[in-house]
Amino acid sequence: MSLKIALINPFNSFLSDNKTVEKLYHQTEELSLVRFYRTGPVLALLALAGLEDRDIEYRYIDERYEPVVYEEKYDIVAMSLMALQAPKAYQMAAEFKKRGAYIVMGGLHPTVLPAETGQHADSVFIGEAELTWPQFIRDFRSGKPQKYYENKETVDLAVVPAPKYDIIASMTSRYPDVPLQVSRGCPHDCSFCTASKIYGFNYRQKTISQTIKELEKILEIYPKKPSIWFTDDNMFANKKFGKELMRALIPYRIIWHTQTDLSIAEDEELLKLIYQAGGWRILVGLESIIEGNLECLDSRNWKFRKYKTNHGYADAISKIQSHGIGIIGAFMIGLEKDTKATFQKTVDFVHETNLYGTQITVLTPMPGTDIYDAYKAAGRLLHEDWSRYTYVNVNFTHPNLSKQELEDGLLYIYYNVYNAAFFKQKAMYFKNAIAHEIETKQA
Ligand code: B12
Ligand code: SF4
Repeated sequence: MSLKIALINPFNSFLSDNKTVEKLYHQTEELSLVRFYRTGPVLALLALAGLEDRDIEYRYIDERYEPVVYEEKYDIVAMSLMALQAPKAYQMAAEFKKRGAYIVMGGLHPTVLPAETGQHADSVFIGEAELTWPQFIRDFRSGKPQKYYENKETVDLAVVPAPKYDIIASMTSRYPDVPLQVSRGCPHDCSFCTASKIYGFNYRQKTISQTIKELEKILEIYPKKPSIWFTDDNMFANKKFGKELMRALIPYRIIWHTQTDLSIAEDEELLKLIYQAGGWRILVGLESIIEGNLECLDSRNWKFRKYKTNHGYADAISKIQSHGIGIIGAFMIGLEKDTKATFQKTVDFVHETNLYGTQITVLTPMPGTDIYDAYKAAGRLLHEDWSRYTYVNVNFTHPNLSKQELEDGLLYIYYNVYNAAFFKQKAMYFKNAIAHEIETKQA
C-alpha cells in the first residue's frame, strides 16, 4: 500500500505575544541575525522520513515559508510540536480531519502531555520515534494503528538511519543553517528543562563515520557550504569523542555552532581542535549571575557547586573566547532571587566578559518540568495558553517583580547588550583573540 504523508511544521512566532520585543528584533542588526538562525528545517521530520520510506511519498511543509493547503489529500498528516506550536497544530489537525486525513503528532509537547494531544491526534508518539515510527507504519498499513506509541527503550544512536536530508534539496536557499544531531541525552536534570524528559539521562552518540556520512549528505544537496548546527543538548559531554569528531571535521572546512557546558574551558587541546574544525560559536546555559539563583536549578546542583560565583563563569568564558570561539550566554530572567538590580548586573556581566552573544529569555514553566509542577501547585501560573509559552513572555507570578517589571527588564537588557558600541567592543576583542590563535597555531 503506497502512502502519501505530509510532514508539517506548524508556525507560531516565538515573538507573537510580545510586540515590543518583536519591534526590537526587526530594528537591531544582531537580533536580525538571531532570526536568520531560527530558520533551520525540522530535523525530527527529516529523521522520520529516514526511518521508513518504502513506498511512501513524503511532502515536507514548513508553515514558516509556505501556506498549508488543506485541500491536498494525504493519508497521514504528521506534525512535530513544541509547546508554543500546540494550539496551532490542534487547529490544523481539525481542518485535516474534516478532509479525512489520519493525524499523528510527536515531539516534546505530545511527550509531556500525551492525553491533551490525544484529543486532537489519532495517534500520539511519546518520546523518541526510531523504534515506534516503523511500527506505526506497519500497523497503519494493516489497518490497526494504535492511539499511543510510547518509546520504552533507549534508542541506540549508533544504528539509527540518517535523516532524509534530500527532502529539502529544493529548499536549500531557505535553510542556510542545517541541523545535524550527534548525541542525545543529558546527565543533568535542570528543573526548567524539557529536553531531558524526551531523551533521558543516558548520554549516547552516533559514531564518527555515521556523523561524517550525514554531513556529506548535507553537503551534497547544498550548492554552497551551509552553516551546520549540531543540535545536541551537550555536544561535548564526552570530551574524548568530541576531540575525535573535531579531527574528523577539520578537512571539511565547514563552519558550525552548537550547545555545551563551560567545562570545555578545562581542556586546552579540545578548544584548539574546536577552533580548527570551524566551531565559531557555542551556546552555554549560564542561566543567571545573581547569587542564590543557581542553587536548586538541577537535582544535583552541579552548576552552583562548580561555578559558585561570577568569577567562575567569567574565567571559563575568557579561556574559551581567547581561542577565538564565541560564547553565546543563555540567561533566564525571572528566577526566584531576581530583583530590579538583576537587569543592570546582567548587562554589566555581558559587557565585562565581552560575551560574543547572548540569549536572554524569560523563565518559562514548560509543562513536564519540575518548575511547572511547583508553580502550578502554588497557583503561580497566569494561564496555560501554550501559544504564549515562547520564552519572551511572562507567564507566572514572581516573588519580587511584577509582570511589567520583568518585561521592561527584558527590554532593558536587550537594548543594552544589542547596541553598536558593545558590538564594536566585542569585534575588537575577537579580532585580537583570533589573531593570537592563528599566531600560536603557526608557532
Ligand atoms: C533545533 C531546535 C530549534 C530550531 C528548529 C526547531 C525544530 N522544531 O526542530 C529552531 C531554531 C527553529 C528553534 C526555535 C525555538 N526553540 Co528550539 N530547539 C531546537 C533543539 C536544540 C534541537 C531539536 C532537534 O533538532 N532535535 C533532533 C530531533 C531528531 O529530535 P526530536 O526533535 O526530539 O525528535 C525525535 C522525537 O522527539 C520524535 N518526534 C519529534 N517530532 C515528532 C513528530 C512525529 C509525528 C513523530 C512520530 C515523532 C516525533 O521523533 C524524533 C526522533 O526520535 C531543541 C532541544 C532538544 N533537545 O529538543 C530545542 C527546543 C525544542 N526548542 C525550544 C524552544 C523553547 C524554542 C523557541 C521557543 C526558543 C525561543 N524563544 O526562541 C524557538 C521557537 C521557534 C518558533 N516556533 O518560532 C525548547 C522547547 C521546549 C518546549 N517544551 O516547548 C527546546 C526543547 C530547548 C529547551 N531545552 O528548552 N529550536
Ligand atoms: S538545560 Fe541543558 S544541562 Fe539542563 S537538563 Fe536541559 S539539556 Fe541538560
